Amino acid sequence: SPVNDNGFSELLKQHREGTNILDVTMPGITPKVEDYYVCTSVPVPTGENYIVQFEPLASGDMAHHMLMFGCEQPAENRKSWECGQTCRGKPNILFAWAKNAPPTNLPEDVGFKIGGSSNVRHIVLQIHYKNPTKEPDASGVRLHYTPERQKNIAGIALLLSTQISIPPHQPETISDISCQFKSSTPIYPFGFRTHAHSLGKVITGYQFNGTYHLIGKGNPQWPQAFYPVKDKIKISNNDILLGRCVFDSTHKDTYTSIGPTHNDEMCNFYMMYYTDANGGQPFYECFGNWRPDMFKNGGFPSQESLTA
Ligand code: IYT
Ligand code: CU
Ligand code: CU
Repeated sequence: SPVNDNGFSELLKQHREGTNILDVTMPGITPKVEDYYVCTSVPVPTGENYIVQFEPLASGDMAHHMLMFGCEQPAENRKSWECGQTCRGKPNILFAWAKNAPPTNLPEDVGFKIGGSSNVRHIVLQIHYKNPTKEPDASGVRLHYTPERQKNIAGIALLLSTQISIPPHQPETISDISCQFKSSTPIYPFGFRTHAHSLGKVITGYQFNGTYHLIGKGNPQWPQAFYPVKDKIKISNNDILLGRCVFDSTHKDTYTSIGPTHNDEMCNFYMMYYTDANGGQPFYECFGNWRPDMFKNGGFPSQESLTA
């Protein structure tokens, strides 16, 4: 790696001045089967803190992908458990890492609030191991945090389809998501993540504020990390948020609907955003298609939304 004037590598330089470190890593996991999902959890540090950087600590190429959640309570109290369920109650996704995808860094003056007045009391890390391994694995994520109040808090907006029915042998089935954004405090998306299962072909997210603006477009078969939002986008009260998933069921003989398994599908578009720490909210949910008209009447860039 490149070396600067002080002889330190660029990697070391990335550590932000005056921050603390919390490593959330697996306690030595040896997956014995294919597609093994494991969770581990740690309580958050005392008081109110802000995560200002996530640093993946993936040893070798054992971990296929990692997701980190903020929870009030973990699903289980053991050090690690085989997990479908990550949190007891509602999980809040904080970070996603996937092999071969560059991690998205939080912008300056932005932090995820944990502890204190937030409802995050535990951090849960979920790792997907695709293959069995011989050596125990200790992959995880290093959190850089500070008690210093940040100007902006980070948050996650989740757009998801509540109903999907994909007929067999169709090259193109569309599922749309839309909501009117209601908040006096605007949000500024800087990262996006798409999620579908094996039939997902393209997922797009848009803002409408008089005209349509692409927030992100991805192929859910690519590593499902957070990718940077290219344009500067501000989402204000009454703007419309839109998501579209395109599925290819050419090689499937049965109908497909929403569910957790490989034979089911999902349609998710996540935005990681920042918003003013005074008045801004750390979550925004858009579940369902409340403004189907926004996809129909001219204007909507339908061609753009069909190819990755
Ligand atoms: C039914 C569905 O779309 N489930 C998604 C999104 C989802 C995530 C969370 C729904 C709810 C949540 O609280 I967090 I309600 C889903 O399960 N996505 C997976 C992970 O669970 C996060 C993914 O990889 O995006
Ligand atoms: Cu994976
Ligand atoms: Cu899923």
